[in-house]
Formats: sequence, structure tokens, C-alpha cells
Amino acid sequence: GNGARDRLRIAIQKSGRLAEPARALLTACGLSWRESRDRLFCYGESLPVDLLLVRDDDIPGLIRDGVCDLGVVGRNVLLEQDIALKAGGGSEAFREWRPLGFGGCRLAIAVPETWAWQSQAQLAGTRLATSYPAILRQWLDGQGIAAEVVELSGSVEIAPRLGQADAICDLVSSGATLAANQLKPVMTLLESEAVLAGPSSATSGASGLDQATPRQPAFDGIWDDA
Ligand code: PRT
Ligand code: ZN
Repeated sequence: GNGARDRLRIAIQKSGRLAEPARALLTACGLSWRESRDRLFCYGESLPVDLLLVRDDDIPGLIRDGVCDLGVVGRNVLLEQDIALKAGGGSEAFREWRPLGFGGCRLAIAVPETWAWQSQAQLAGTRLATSYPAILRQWLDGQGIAAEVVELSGSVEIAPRLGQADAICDLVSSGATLAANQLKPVMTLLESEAVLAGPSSATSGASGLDQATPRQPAFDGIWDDA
């Protein structure tokens, strides 16, 4: 929680796929800022709501640490960090409050087009490259598949051609990247989109947003279902 702070802080992506739609959403909510786009911090002018412009990967941790109250981040990032946190013995520190309807994609396993795909049993004994090792490991364990997870921070789609992996687990939207790399999607692990994320503790047992808003009357109604 933010204790003495009397302004709401929302973390959004500084640049990247979710940056513009997140700002557009907040602007449509009537928020405006004294800001320069490349700064870390945007001071809210119309309402006591400030923005932190950060790497998307940092957003769950900023919520966990109480540095910000809310964040706009892909469900894929939130879930990956949640699983990793719990695997490390931590308890839930942040969670999805509601989906936002943009940034849609899916986390999928893709294999070389030349594979005759029958079932996930074929993944046993393979090496799978991914930037989402926790989600992938949890899925493999749940399926009882023994496979090696090769963690890569980017350019996952070229790993099979480089001989680093046999197949991949990566985000897919149009499918063009997979096709350009002679890969085909065969399993969807997660349907993702941008979500409003907040601390899990602020919401125990209630419909999260109603719990969270009294401190900030300015936000009443903004997140109502359309
Ligand atoms: O700098 P920062 O760390 O903040 O940004 P980033 O590079 O980590 O993230 P960014 O901006 O690439 O993506 C932010 C979020 O957008 C992701 O976490 C997803 O929730 C969402 N999103 C939606 C996507 C895609 N669609 C997407 N297609 N994120 C990545 N991709 C990539 C994918 O990894 C693959 O390389 O686009 C390629 C596939 O696209 P298609 O259209 O060829 O299938
Ligand atoms: Zn990132």
C-alpha cells in the first residue's frame, strides 16, 4: 500500500506495444499530465493520478513493493512473475483486476513446419526456447511432459534455426513471425491481453475495484463495464 501518499500512481509501459493504448485509455478517462514522454514520471494535472513510465517487466514488482498502486501490463508478464514468485516460496503479491481489451495475443508452443504434429507427447525430450520459463514449466509439469526449458530474453523464434532449441513457446498475434521462421503453432498455453493489475492484498474476498476505489473517488465509474 502507499500509506501516506494521497495520489494514485499507475505504472504503464514507457514504450512498446502497450504504451500508446494505455495512455489513450487513461486520457479517455479524463486524465491529463504535465509530462514529457521520455520521463519516468508524469504528474497528473486534472486528477491526483500520476504515471510511472517503465519497462513492462518491472510493473509487477512495482506493485508488489507498493511503489505504484496499479499497472497496465500484459497478462503474460503478470502470470509469469506470479508463478516465479510462488515457485520461489513467495506469496501472491499482485494480481489481475480486469482485462482491458487491447494487446491481445496468445502464448503458444510452435514447432518446425516439417514436424508431423499429433500430440503434446511429442514434446517429451525436446528443448523448448522461451521468454516465459515459469508458465511453460508449469504447463509441462501439469501435462507430465519431461522437456528442457531454454530461457531466452528475445528472438526466441530463431532458436530452432540456430540449433539452440527444437521448438519454442512464444507470444503470437498475427502468426507472421512464426511463418517467417518456418514454425507453426500447435498448442495455446495462455490467451493474453493487457490487464489492469493491482495488489492482491487490497482485494481479499471482494470485487476488487470496488474495494480499491474509495480512497480515490476520482476513479469511480471509470472502470465500469461498458
Ligand atoms: O521495453 P519493454 O520491456 O517494456 O517491452 P517488451 O519488448 O518486453 O514488450 P512489447 O512492447 O513487445 O510487448 C508488450 C506486451 O504486448 C506483451 O507482454 C504482450 O502482452 C503484448 N503483445 C501483444 C505482444 C504481442 N502482441 C506480440 N505479437 N508482445 C509481443 N509480441 C511479439 C512476439 O513475441 C513475437 O516476437 O511479436 C511477435 C509475434 O507477432 P506476430 O504478429 O508476428 O504473430
Ligand atoms: Zn519487457
